[in-house]
Parts: sequence; C-alpha cells; structure tokens
Amino acid sequence: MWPDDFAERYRKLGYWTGQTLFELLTDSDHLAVGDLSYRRLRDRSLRLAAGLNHSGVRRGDRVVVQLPNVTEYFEVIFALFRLGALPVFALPAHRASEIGYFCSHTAAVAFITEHAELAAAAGDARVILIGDLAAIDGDPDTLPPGPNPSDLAFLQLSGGSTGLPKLIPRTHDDYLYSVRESAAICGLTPDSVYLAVLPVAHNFTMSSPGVLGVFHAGGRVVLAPQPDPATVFPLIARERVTITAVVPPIAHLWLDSVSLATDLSSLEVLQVGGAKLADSVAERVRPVLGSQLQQVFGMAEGLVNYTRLDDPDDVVLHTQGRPISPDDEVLIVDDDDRPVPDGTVGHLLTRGPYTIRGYWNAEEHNRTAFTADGFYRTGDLVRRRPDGYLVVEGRAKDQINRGGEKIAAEEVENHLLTHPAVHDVAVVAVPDPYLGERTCAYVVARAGTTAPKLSEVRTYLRERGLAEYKIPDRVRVLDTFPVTGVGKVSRRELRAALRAGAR
Ligand code: OOB
Repeated sequence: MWPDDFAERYRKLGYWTGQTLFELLTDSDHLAVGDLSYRRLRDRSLRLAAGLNHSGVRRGDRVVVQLPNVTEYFEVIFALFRLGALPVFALPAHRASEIGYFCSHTAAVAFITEHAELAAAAGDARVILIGDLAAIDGDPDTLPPGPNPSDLAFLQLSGGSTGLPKLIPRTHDDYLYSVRESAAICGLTPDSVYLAVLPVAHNFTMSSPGVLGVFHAGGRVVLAPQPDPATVFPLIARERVTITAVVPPIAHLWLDSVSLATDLSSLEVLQVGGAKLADSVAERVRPVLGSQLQQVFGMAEGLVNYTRLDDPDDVVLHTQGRPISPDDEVLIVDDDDRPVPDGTVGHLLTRGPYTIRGYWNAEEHNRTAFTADGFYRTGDLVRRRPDGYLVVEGRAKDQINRGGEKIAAEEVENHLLTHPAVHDVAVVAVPDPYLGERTCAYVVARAGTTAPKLSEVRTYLRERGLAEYKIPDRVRVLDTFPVTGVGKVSRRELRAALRAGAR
C-alpha cells in the first residue's frame, strides 16, 4: 500500500483519522435505511457478525457479496466490517463466469447472494442465500477485536481493461476520508434523504458520497429496486428525496419522462457520473427537474472529482469537476509520460490519500498500471482548465463504457475465442446516442466454418455465464483483420483501428 512517509503525512494532515467503517453506525434512533434505525442496523450487524464468526468467518477472510438494493446488504457489509472480513463487491448482474472467478481468485470463504442458481460457481466458498441471513445470529459479547483502521476493508471491482477483472483493495482509513469529504462537498446533513438508484455496491453509490456519506452525516437512505421513472418518481415524492446519483442514460430517461412525475420538488441535487454526460443533457437538468446538477468523475481505484454545488453554470455544465483533496496529485502527460500544458489533452495519472498504489495480488499488472513513483494510470484522456477543473475527452484503455457499465474488451474476446467457429475477434465500442457506447464484436471465422451470428454469439456467451451487460450488441464478420506495417498486429492495435473505423 502507501509508502510510510506518505501514510505518515496523510495521518498528520488529518485525512486518515484511525476509525473503521463500522464506526459509521451510531446508536441514534433516526432512520438509517428503509425502516431500520441506526441503532437497529448496528445491533443487527453485530449479531450477524457474531453468528458469522461462530461459523468460521474470520478477520482477513474474503466474502463475495452479491445483493440487490435491500436492507440486508447493509447488515452484511457492516457485519463484515466489524469482523475485519473483506467483502468482495460483486454486482447483481454478475453471473457464473464472474462469480466463479471472484470466489476462486480471492479464495473466498463464503458467497452471499440472492441467486441460488449461482451456487455451483462458488466452488469451495460456502453459499449463504439472502433468505438464510436472518437465521445467522450470535451474541455480540463473543466477538473478537475488530480490524485496524489501516487494514483492508473490502475489495472493490475495477472496470477492467484486461482479460480478468482486477480487485481494488481499499483501507478503512483511506475510504473514510473520501466518504467524509464527499459528504461535505455534497452538503449532506441529518435532513438529507439519499435515493440509491444504481447498485449499492458500486463505488459511486457507496461513497461519492453515496450511502456511506449519508451515514456519516446521519441522514437517511431510501432504496430504489429499479431506476425506471415509474418506480423512482413516486419514491422521490413520497420519501421527500433530496439527493440521488445516476449514470447519464438514466438522467436522460428521467428528463424525457418528467411528465410522469407528480412532485420532484424535494430533489435538490442530481449527481451524474460514471460516463461522460452530454452537454445537451446537462443543460436540461435544472430547467426540467428543478434540481442542481453535480457532475462526478470518479473511479473505484480512488480519485473522485466533483463540480461543487455553488459553481457557476459554465463549470457545472461543461466540466467533470475537480478532485476532492488538495493532496490529490493530478498529472496529465503525453504518450511518453511528459507533462502537457493546461488545456492540452493527455493521459490522466493520479496519486493521493485515497487512491490505491496497486491492485490486489496482481504484481505483474501493477508494473504497467502504476508508474514507478506510485501514480495510477487511469486510462482516461483529460484536459485541465486553468481553474483546475477537468474535462474528460476520451479514453486510452481497452474498455467499453456502456452507459456507465464498464466492459474489458479482452475479457469478452477471450470468451469468444473459445467458440469453435471463431478464428479471431476484436471487441470495440461503437457510439450510441443513448448509452454513449455499445459493443461490437468483429469476428473472423475459422476456415471451413461459418461465423456465428449475433443471436448465436449472445446465447453462447450467456451459456458461458457472462454478465448480460458484457454481451455484444452487434456482430460484424470480416474475412481478415486489417493489418498494419509489419504485418502482425496486436489485438490492442486492431481494436484501436476498428474503433476509429466504427465512428
Ligand atoms: C465510476 O467508477 P468505475 O470504477 O466504475 O469507472 C471509472 C471510469 C473512469 O476511469 C472513467 O473512464 C469513467 O469510468 N468515468 C467517467 C466519468 N465518471 C467515470 N467518464 C466520463 N465522465 C465521467 N463523469 O464510474 C465512478 C466512481 C465513483 C464516482 C463516480 C463514478
């Protein structure tokens, strides 16, 4: 993790305060989430922690958690935080392929899910279905000491650009710092009511300021089972929601559906992030919803940028914000790692008090994903304005951003390469007016076979247990792949060439 001199500095500056995430729960009778008060959530999490501990879950153990937006999710994560066991945050959309990998790669002791059909993928991990949780109960007085604040708190998933997803190790200290500062930047108070629309395990919903930011402020979380206007608008009206966070396509959909709304007058702030928000959508937020727009450009690896609530329109509408911390170091460099002047587009590198110094157990990958002096190579192409605000201009990583859902091209390619009729494949992003990007698989058929059609590709990948959002939207068949200069192209270059051609 961080070198000692950095850690010492971050402590001295008061960023790392020596608390653990479990300490976010107080004994207040104010509602925390759903119908659970802070006190009840705390008591229930302690009993669950004791029960899990009794059945063998220990400090440092990994537990893959895959739950939808329900109150049990909170009981589980706070129980694990109390024990010092590490939740591995899977998304509800993940299927056997991803779950199997998370369980085996982390040697997880348990897998907590609502999907009984994924049990077989868990391997040696004990499967705990959501309905079984209520019966796991123990005496909190039997609990062993909890984790240290500098210990890992959980493993978050990276959007990924390689064949297998990388895991992001976050500590109690570093995560709490980003949570506290985010809550302040977003003006959260005990009167805040936050609607969790995106999956609660995503970094945006969890900590930017997310559900944990709300708990820090003593506010209330309301859970949306789905993001569609028919579900969400009545919830906003009934619960007097003050702030929520969405990806651009959901913002777009809400704006187009506002005639269905009864009363959105409580909604003070609409946060939009996860993918680039088009100016044309940004400009409609205040006139149509009556809410302040806040752009959020963040990453599970750490760095989060926000437009501030009192920023002028020019900043809020046309930038992706500025970093949380005065000690977020932002470098914008050319292809040879030389800094470029403000206003010039370059690669964004960053390091700071809540940005990881390496992925979990991925030494080889870390050598290229981080610089020698510990900067994370985000893979994003940005421009810095003279006022310090960042504008996202594109991406250098082999990733598709499908409306905020991240897809590693290589991961999908590796699955398709196992198909008997596929000789070669390159998966690229194609522009889409609604999602920003969709996925196209360019396929070369194996000699003597016919390349699989879209429907076959989709069925094949589903059967391999790949999450639905990673399944290509289009398939294009080519006789051969274009080759450059020396003849042999890496798939990386090929993806770039096809991406350029697809636009
Ligand atoms: C958030 O986190 P991740 O880890 O799912 O994805 C991070 C990547 C960034 O590197 C960037 O490529 C893209 O998502 N991204 C944006 C963006 N916000 C994220 N690209 C353009 N404009 C934006 N506003 O997506 C995430 C984590 C915390 C808060 C918000 C988003």
